[in-house]
Amino acid sequence: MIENINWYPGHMKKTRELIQQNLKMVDAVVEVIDARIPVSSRNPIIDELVKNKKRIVILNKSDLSDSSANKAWEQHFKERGNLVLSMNCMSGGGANQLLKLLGRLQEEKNRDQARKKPYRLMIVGVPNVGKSSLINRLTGKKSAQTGDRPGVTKGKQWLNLPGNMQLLDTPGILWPKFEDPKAGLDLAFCGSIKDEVLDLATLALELIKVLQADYPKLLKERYKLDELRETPLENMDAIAVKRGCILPGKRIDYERIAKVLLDEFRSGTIGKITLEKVEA
Ligand SMILES: Nc1nc2c(ncn2[C@@H]2O[C@H](COP(=O)(O)OP(=O)(O)O)[C@@H](O)[C@H]2O)c(=O)[nH]1
Ligand SMILES: [Mg+2]
Repeated sequence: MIENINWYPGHMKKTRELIQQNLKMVDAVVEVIDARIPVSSRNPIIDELVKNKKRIVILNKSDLSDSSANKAWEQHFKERGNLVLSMNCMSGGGANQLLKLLGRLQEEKNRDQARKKPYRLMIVGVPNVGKSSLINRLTGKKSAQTGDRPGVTKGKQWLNLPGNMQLLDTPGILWPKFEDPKAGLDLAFCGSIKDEVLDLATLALELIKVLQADYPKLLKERYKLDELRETPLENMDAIAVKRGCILPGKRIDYERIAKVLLDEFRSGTIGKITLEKVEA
């Protein structure tokens, strides 16, 4: 599911240079982030990289996140001078709105021009936020690989979008905020960094800790718990019992219940959850 990139300083420097070269060719940048973790799924130096280019922030996977939090994040990014849109690039929700918005920018650019130039865009974002899915949604074809197979780069190509717009076919893949432990956890919950970073049982226990604090009702309802217990471990045990994740000798099968919890969080089965809220 994830592009397993090992970021090291040389690679980051190269990425930065490549993005800066590509920026010279485009009118606007589409920055894709994960609506469940709008802080951690942004590249730490994105503002410095993109500088004054027009920017459209896409809160993607908004089908999995809390809709009131989506609204607050939309407001947050608008206040900082970006255009912003919540999307679901899996189903295509928001794609027409985005094309409409881009169409307006294209018309603005060409308002007084005799020869209408195409409006050019590039997509940027950290791994797993849905860049390839967005390209496919906008072009209406399977032009970009989604999932775990790294795309084959054939040199730069412009993909034509409706309404005299062109999209750079290879998105800029940026490094995430991995140096901050809270960001590392949130990225891991969402499946955006390798699971081996923590063992699954520890990761799931951390997830329960967050959910029992911020979404107790969803946790209780999903796992049919009468009451939440005090500690994450007690809750994990109770959930494991409900789900029959028990080993011989009546020991809890932590490995198995951890996988259930993480899978059900990632697929939105526990509910629509945003892990990072706009700070008041
Ligand atoms: N639920 C949901 N899943 C999505 C959405 N967009 C992408 N995905 C999934 O997220 C994973 C990563 O998407 P991909 O486009 O490969 O991300 P990339 O690494 O940024 O190119 C894939 O399994 C997609 O199917 C979305 O809006 N909602
Ligand atoms: Mg991709």
